[in-house]
Amino acid sequence: MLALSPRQPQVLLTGFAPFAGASINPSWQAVLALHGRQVAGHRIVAAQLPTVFGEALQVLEGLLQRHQPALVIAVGQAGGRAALSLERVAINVDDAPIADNAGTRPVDRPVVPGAPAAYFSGLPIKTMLTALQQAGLPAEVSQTAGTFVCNHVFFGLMHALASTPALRHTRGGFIHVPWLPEQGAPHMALDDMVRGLRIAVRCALTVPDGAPPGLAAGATH
Ligand code: PCA
Repeated sequence: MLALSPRQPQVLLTGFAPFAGASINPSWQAVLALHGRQVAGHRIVAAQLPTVFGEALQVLEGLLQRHQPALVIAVGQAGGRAALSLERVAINVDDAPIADNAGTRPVDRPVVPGAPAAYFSGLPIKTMLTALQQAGLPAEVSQTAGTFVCNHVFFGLMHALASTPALRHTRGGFIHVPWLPEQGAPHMALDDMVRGLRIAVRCALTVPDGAPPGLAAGATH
């Protein structure tokens, strides 16, 4: 049997801990199902982030340093949405509608003081959209990841990729998933989420340019 090369390029998929009193978070279940899988010569590593401002980014930064992944897709739950939401833009705002899992509720605070107002996703979201729809999965481009912990992690991820020389070739972005059937409606089956994320990973590893025509991936001012 061939041993896995420690230098095999990695894909980091993160999901979140349950929050707001829930006992499950489909984002974590979906990425966990892909842990250890191989896609386009890369090995997927799944990790859970705490649904806590600040702490989530500390955990993410440790994961980035440890794995030096070629691709990072952070995944979160968006109750009320019916489709896989390919997030277009991360904004430099924490403005929590509810308390996080540590009881903190920042209002109108920057994620990173002095950083740009926003970053575009580094993922090829339009190509992903087409691929997901062709696979029969509900998918959409979303223009906002909100201002809670998901946007916080999306912004922190894009800022880390933009400002860390060792990660300058790492591609990153964010996808929201709907509720699972047991959480209410609208919902999506776990198998469909997992299938969709796998398609998204393959697209991001094989499509060269993440920016839609006319938009450069990276900071906006
Ligand atoms: N969804 C929340 C935070 C954690 C999660 O899964 C959000 O959309 O911000």
